[in-house]
Amino acid sequence: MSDTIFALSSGQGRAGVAVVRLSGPAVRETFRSFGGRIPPERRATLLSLRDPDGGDLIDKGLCLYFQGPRSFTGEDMGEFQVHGGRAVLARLLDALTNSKGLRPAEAGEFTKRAFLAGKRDLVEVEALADVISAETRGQLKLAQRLASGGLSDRVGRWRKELVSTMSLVEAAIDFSDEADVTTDPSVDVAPRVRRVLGEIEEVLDDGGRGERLREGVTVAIAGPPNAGKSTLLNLLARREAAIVSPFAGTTRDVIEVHLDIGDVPVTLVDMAGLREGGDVIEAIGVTRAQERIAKSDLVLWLEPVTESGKAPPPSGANILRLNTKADLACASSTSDALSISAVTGAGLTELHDCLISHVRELAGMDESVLITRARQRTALRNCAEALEGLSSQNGAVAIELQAEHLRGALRALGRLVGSVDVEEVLGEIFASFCIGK
Ligand SMILES: Nc1nc2c(ncn2[C@@H]2O[C@H](COP(=O)(O)OP(=O)(O)O)[C@@H](O)[C@H]2O)c(=O)[nH]1
Ligand SMILES: [Mg+2]
Repeated sequence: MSDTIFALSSGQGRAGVAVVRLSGPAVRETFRSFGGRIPPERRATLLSLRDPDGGDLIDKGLCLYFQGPRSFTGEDMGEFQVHGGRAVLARLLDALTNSKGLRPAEAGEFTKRAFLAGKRDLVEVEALADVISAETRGQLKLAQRLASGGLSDRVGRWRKELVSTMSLVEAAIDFSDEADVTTDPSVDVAPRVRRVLGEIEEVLDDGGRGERLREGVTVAIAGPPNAGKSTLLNLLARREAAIVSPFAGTTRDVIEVHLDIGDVPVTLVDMAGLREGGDVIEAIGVTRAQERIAKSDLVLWLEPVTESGKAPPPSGANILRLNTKADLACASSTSDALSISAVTGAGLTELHDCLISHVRELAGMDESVLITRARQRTALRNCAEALEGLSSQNGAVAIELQAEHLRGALRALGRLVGSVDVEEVLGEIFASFCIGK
């Protein structure tokens, strides 16, 4: 029988109300010893909570009881909603610690129990962690979609289809022992496998957008010295994050600002202007700048309008060209770069709109994106590879080999949702949760 765990599930620090959650076999007994009775299931009940050791009043608060298996963890669960003061909480948590059969929960332990009870699969558990850590609306939407089974439902359908295909193949293997049977199962197997493979490839073919939305999009502000890079960073950040000066070579370190642009988390990176010469320190700055450009999802390439086209942007990068200091140009520029001026404000609204559409595109804000982690991508790719081995060799594959490929594909899907050999990933995933979840 498992231990009964408890934790402060609401945030640390003074608050109007704090929530202490419990899960495990001793929940009913804890209600009895602290509150004198067990609240009716799923009905908020006001109880006076007393320290079982001595009977002192700890606090009066709303209590909730969820009887297993109809609870988040699948076990009996309880909630004490008490006043969120330091003394109240210290008193309550102390009394719980001193109660027989109770112990403080480890990080993510409630969710781990939910997973082990089959209430949530691994993808949903990961998404739940993302719901809690989401900082922008876009991240939240994606996390919620996955937490409520966006990917799991698909995987469930694929598994069902592959399991039934597997049974066809296995039946054929059994029959083939009875020498006179000549049925070729590949006739039925190939189109089924191709259909599943097609759907998996569609999900995989998302350009890594889900990972980008979860982790954030990096946008580099680059160009020659004095192009107005730091000025633009400050404008977008709405604060003086970087030093602006008329002297070329002012910015040497890489400066990062985190912003929410169009519901996508964006890291905006200002850096040294790219040029040769300059002192040793500036040269280090230039090397760092080049490294950051290479790692960025989008590069804003800035050049003063008066020198437009003189400095070629780095090749290979995803570039958005900007002509800065538009106020200095006599006539409007003929290049296809967007013209902006920090002095008159010209072009800034267009730039902002343009940035929103670029980062939203990069982060895949549409409904089709379903993968948010490398772990998920690897598992799906393994599944696709196993299926490719099966469908590419058309009827020629021996049925024993077909069965082997199908087993490989099913194992990969099992790993994705956590139904097979997951021990090694479990620790990592649950440790990233807060205590109390
Ligand atoms: N006229 C004009 N000057 C600008 C504009 N943007 C920046 N500057 C000036 O250009 C110089 C270099 O700007 P800074 O942002 O430090 O450029 P960086 O070296 O690319 O970071 C400073 O003197 C800024 O005041 C602009 O839109 N118009
Ligand atoms: Mg600068």
